[in-house]
Amino acid sequence: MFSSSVYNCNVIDLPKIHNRSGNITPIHGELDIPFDIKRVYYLYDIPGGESRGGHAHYRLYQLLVAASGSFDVILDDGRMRKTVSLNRPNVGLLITPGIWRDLVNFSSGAVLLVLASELYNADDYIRDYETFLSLIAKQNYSG
Ligand code: T46
Repeated sequence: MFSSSVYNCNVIDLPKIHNRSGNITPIHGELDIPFDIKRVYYLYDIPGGESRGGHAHYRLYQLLVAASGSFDVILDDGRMRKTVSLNRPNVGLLITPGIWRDLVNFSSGAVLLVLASELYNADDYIRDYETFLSLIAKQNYSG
């Protein structure tokens, strides 16, 4: 799991069906994104200047979409960091297991849609950054 790299967390262009009266983006698990979708949730009414995330997951794959507005995602695999800005509803960011993420710079009225590969499980979270780094160090040591 902790062989994950920020380089595997790619931006995915999602389908966009143009319509005079508005657009539609359908997302099919295992077709448009590389996992089956078991859960959908969305974050909204996020106060300006607030940040979210601040954790990694052991098993969870996620696709993050700015359904409305914009925000930045800082990805960290313990060795490298990269920041991805999301601001289009037909673009998603894949986050693989073992990646620390911080979500910052939410625009007013932003809606963060998340498609997830697993049901909610509090035990799947690593919420302490030092623990996260030590798990990566162990992985590197054992090869
Ligand atoms: C992630 C980012 C993008 C549930 O009971 N069920 C759920 O499915 C979720 C996602 C959360 N919760 C509860 C757990 C906490 O008591 O909602 C509360 C807030 O969750 P959390 O502090 O994890 O919120 P974020 O915004 O920091 O993180 C969430 C997701 O948990 C996480 O997987 O990647 O959104």
